[in-house]
Amino acid sequence: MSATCAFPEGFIFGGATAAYQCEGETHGHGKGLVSWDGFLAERGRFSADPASDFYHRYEQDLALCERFGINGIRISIAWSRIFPEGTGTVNAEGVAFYHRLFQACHAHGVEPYVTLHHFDTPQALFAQGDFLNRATIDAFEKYARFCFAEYGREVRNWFTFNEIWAVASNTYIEGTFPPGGITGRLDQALQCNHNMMLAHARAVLAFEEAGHPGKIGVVHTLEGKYPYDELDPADIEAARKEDVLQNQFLLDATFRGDYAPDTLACAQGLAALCGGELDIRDEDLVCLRAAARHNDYLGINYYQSRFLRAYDGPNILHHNATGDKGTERYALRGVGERVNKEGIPRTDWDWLIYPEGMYDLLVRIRLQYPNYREILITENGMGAKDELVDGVVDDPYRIDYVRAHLSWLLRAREAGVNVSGYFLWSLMDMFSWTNGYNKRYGFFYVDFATQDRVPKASAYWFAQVARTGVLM
Ligand code: BGP
Repeated sequence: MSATCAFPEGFIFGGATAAYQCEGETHGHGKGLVSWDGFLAERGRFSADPASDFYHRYEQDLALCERFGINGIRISIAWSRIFPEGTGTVNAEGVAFYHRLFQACHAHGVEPYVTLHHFDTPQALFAQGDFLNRATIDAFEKYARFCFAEYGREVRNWFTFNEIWAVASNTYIEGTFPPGGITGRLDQALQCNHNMMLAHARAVLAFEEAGHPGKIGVVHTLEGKYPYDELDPADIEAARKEDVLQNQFLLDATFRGDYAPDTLACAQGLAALCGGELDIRDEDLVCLRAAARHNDYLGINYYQSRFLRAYDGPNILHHNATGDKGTERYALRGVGERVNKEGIPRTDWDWLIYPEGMYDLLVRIRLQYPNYREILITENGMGAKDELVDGVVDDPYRIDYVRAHLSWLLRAREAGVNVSGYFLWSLMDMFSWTNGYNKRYGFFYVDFATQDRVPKASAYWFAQVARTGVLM
């Protein structure tokens, strides 16, 4: 058997979740409001209640993990279950809930990987400017300290943030995240990147100073950015700008602890397109540099890559939030236009399926940031309109998707990249931020009317891989 098919001993075969997308009980048990509650209610298209009702059904989901060989779960703590106002008074019921949940994980032999913030800033802080307001950084550090101390015995694997770039771009460039409707503000997106990285650094330093056992890191959503015409200098420049915006700015902050001169020049140039200037202070860099030495993990959420063409027309942003293939448009003046590439398949939501892009990113990180320690693919998966027919969900397209990505993951290991785990997004079907419930990702189908779980064909396939440690 070729070495490329085998996973190492101890590899994590995981499933990912996020509090707001699966728990339900968004207003129950003392939980405070978050930015999404009013935003979704106002739009009236769908709500996150009861989602997958994980708040009441986690035992069942963990039992399924155990049965299907899933030995790791990504869970996020809902900040506003702990501090309903973001800071100040603690909600004892929320604190107790996560103790029960983490204990149940261990009882089922499923290792929890816990994220402190997965898109759900408490409303009280969001209303004051979210992470563009530096007071939110202070509040986040306090919340992080509280969680490390409270859950340190049950949790050994920590992530500060999920997808800083998604927060920045969906809020300030595409306008699809609360408050909705802000578009094209590259300056605010980059400032948000920086401020959230600062909050990450503050939490990492707090974790180290207190001598907590375990490992800590951050989850970035990374995409390969390729010029559509690899010989066209304008396309090459478009790809570089998108790369700085989404990848390089955040990776520099994470692993260098500052911004390389070319990264910074490009970022300032992009901010200037909106008449803005980035506020990056000397004391911020002191903090980022200190934390850069302590990142144990880099979590990578990888779904797709992009092919870019130069673009100087007006911004055209249409987000495909329905699964009507071919409706997505993304063209940013002075940055570039995302285009399809012949021969590269797309999902119904126009996400390009390009597993080689994940390999390229993994190798790049090993070469560009040799001080990285350990990488986990913290999300990867395929959103689809899965159907339950005669009690069965057959999803061969998902098996193909996951197999291809795992195969490139193993190749990256052969190329010397330390990747130690893979989490499917998502463990079970759940709420999708801008799509609601017709976009399904899970190993376990959820009938949202009855909350019944039905393992999909992909779950049976994955269980074989997890049990044998061999990619089939
Ligand atoms: C990531 C998020 C997840 C999840 C996933 C799928 O960006 O971390 O929370 O939502 O994407 O995205 P979507 O639901 O928009 O298809």
